Amino acid sequence: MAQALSLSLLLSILAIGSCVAIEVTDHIDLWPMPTSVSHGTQRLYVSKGITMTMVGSTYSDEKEILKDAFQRTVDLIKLNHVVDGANPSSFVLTSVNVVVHSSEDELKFGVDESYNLSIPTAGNPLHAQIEARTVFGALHALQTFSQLCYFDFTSRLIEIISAPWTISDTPRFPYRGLLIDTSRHYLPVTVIKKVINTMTYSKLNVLHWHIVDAQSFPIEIPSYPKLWNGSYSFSERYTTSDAIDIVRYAENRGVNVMAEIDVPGHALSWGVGYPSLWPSDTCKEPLDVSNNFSFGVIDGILSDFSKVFKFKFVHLGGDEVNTSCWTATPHIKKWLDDNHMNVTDAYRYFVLRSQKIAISHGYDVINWEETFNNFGDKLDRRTVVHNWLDEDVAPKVVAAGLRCIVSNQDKWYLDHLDATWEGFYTNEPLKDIDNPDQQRLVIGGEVCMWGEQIDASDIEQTIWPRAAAAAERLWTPIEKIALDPRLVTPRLARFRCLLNQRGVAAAPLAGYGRTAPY
Ligand code: CP6
Repeated sequence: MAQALSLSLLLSILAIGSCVAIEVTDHIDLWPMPTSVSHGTQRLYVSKGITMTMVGSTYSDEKEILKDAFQRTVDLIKLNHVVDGANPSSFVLTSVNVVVHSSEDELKFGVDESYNLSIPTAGNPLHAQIEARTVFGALHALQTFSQLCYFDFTSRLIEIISAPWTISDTPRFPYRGLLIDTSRHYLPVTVIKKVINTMTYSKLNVLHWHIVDAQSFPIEIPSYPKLWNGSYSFSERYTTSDAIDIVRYAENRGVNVMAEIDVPGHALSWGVGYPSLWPSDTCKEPLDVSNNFSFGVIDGILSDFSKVFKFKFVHLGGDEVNTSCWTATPHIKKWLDDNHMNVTDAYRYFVLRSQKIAISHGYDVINWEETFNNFGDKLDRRTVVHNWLDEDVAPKVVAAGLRCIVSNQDKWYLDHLDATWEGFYTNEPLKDIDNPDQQRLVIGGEVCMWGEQIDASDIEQTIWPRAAAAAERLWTPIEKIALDPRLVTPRLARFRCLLNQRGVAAAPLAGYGRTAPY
């Protein structure tokens, strides 16, 4: 094993050094790498009329999650080629039987996402078998299956090489997120859906939707219908129906949507429709802590959200709060004095009162790490602390008994255009956390595509393939993660080619694979 590793490292280095696209392959062209894989050396063909069966399932697919996923899989493996070869008389895979052992079809946090996939070479015709505890594991199995299929230009058929395959797979972390920001630049619904669909190719499972910020308020809030007066324009808005549609689209693919309202900072756009949320007309952030109306609006938003965003968590922000408007505004200054609060007390009061509102609507709360750094001992014990500043905060959060999501900005911020895929790949969420009980409190990690510098025109190539590099870190067991990212360069380069073939504008890996081999 060690020898095989060092040999392939050597070959990868040679490939980069000479800028020749030498095929360095272990024949396991899967991204992210599954927990366990074994395979043989035979070639099979996928029948043009391949079908899905569900013999032995206790799951009935009433929402047609699996049926739709299978159709997408067939479309994906054909890649729009005209598959016009003649089926051979043997070695033809005619069906995939999916056995799902639970009738559960709600995408809950921590749902069992594991699966087994086997593609045999014995039998005529051949039948692949997928087994999973839940339909969401079966969806991952279909993604893995799709990556094993290639269009063969000689036979003009879809083929599977290196069969038989036996794969057993389960995620390392239950929370594998990607943040998008629709306040700095509006993203059309089609673009959001394409991001969600692409996430499933690398088994990411949470879309963190940073909907609203200082720059614009694009979403409809029926309880406070003037809030989206703060949108950029009439066309740059999401109706409640749009949000429901996005959530359903994501859930049917095994992706949860987590909504964020970032309070009390980053909320200037709220006051366009309701100016009394501003401390004053000349000092507009953070939201007025002295005014009960601020909390009434938060209550209305979270009440409306609870009908749309069914994920266990809602994100309440809490980062980068500059309190100077609070002390500079006479009526707020008086309120602080009357209540014997300094600005840090008032910041804490705002965050904790907002947490209680979210909890009253059935949510667990996620807050950015400044809330922990300032008053971690006062946070509701169910709070998940979202790291973004310092690498050393996650160990402190879990030592304090709270859950944590890792997104440290020097490694996992996609808006840092000079952050490399190698940095994304090597960022370890459990760094400096050795106690297994504390390790379990790190529920996962998230890469962040902040929207100041990007919009619909370039979001795809900015997210991909770097987000996929992080996706393997979050999915694959640590024992299988290469210490040296050069070991996985060829495999990631091929995955990003696959994204291109599937119509996703994933950028090249810098320095690799740009030179023609001839
Ligand atoms: N917006 C919000 C942002 C950022 C944060 N919150 C941010 C800060 C620094 C960098 C990138 C993004 N744009 N609401 C911090 C969590 Cl480098």
